[in-house]
Amino acid sequence: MRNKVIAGNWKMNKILAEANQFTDDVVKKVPSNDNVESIICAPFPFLSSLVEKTKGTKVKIGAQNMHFEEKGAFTGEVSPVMLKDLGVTHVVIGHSERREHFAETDETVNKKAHAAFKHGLTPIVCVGETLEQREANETMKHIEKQVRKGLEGLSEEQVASTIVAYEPIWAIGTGKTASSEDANEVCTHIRNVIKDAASEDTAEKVVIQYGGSVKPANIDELLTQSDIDGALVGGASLEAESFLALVEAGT
Ligand code: G2H
Repeated sequence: MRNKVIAGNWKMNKILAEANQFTDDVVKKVPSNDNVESIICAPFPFLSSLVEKTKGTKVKIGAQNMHFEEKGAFTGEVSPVMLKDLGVTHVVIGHSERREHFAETDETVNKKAHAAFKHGLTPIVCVGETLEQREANETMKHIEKQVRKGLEGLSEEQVASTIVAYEPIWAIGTGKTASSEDANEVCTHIRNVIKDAASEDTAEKVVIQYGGSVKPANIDELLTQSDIDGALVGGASLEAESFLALVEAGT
């Protein structure tokens, strides 16, 4: 039985005081059940403070991106070594906003996934189709390519501990959610691709999240689906009460 994993993706929001207050509120009330994991993926400047605040609690802290190199002349970048050293446990890789605005490709996603594992971080690898691709019936082909290329060369053990987030681009921040059946159909496809690329045993272990306008009002239905093991949540993860309701839904 796979755990449910609820990850907040704050994107470029909050200032430090707000991030700290949110985290204080969440650690006080987060459910203690072992079957649900909660992760806050925060902007880089808050990570150190939030790691301190969540020490010894069930809340984990993730980054929203990183470079694949360990160090060097990459002005403005942050390395996996730096994240690990801070106590960060997870890192979002290949979010569609990074693919669109920051030239992230399947190749860089793959390099980052390898770098994450090399440094003891768990990658949350994002995949998803555009509205045009969905309307042209290219969703499954596109997702298969992103999954295969993104996870290429990882060991079975690494694939098994990767979190894959399926986020249809047309449902991100738009208020439109894919129906839970449509979302599950793609998540099942992702698991089948992993079964083919790795093994059935590995595919059964992979946590697959849905993301795209998830909120307390629609999470229950999404989590009843056979291949949806959690959610990557943007807008509805910005308030502590809402984030806690999402985590509660996973218990
Ligand atoms: C999708 C999601 C979080 P939102 O990007 O990754 O954002 O829940 O605001 O659609």
